[in-house]
Amino acid sequence: MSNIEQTLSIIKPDAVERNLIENIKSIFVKNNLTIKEDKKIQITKEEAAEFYKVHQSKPFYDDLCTYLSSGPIVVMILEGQNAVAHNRKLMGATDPKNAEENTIRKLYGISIDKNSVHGSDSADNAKKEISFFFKN
Ligand code: IDP
Ligand code: MG
Repeated sequence: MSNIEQTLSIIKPDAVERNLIENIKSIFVKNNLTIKEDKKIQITKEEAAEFYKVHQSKPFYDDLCTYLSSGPIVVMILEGQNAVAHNRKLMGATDPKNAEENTIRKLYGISIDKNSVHGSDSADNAKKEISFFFKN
């Protein structure tokens, strides 16, 4: 059955810094996820704190917010069949050490915190995260 969805993807500072934007975008496109919108921005620590609010009780929350705001990122709306789950599959496990071969995090991730990409984890969160970055 057709289930065309949108999801939010972020290329994190570690990957932007290493000029991996085109490499990562090409993985999405080759795998039938269309990039509907994309922009390169830098966010403040306060904006990162709002975006990652679900993690506010975690010990790594402050470092995570500092990190996401530490340099330019690319935020994208990806669209396609089961886009939320499909993007998560292409990303691989949170810790690059545990990520499957040929996933973005296996190919490019440096560590659990510098893991190159973010992807929404549910259709509901995808809607919230898309509207966080793309207001219309
Ligand atoms: P996800 O990005 O695979 O959805 P989440 O559990 O939602 O993973 O965590 C959000 C981000 O927080 C991760 O991508 C990673 O950068 C960071 N993170 C998660 N767990 C840890 C940890 O144990 N130490 C440091 N950073 C972490
Ligand atoms: Mg997550």
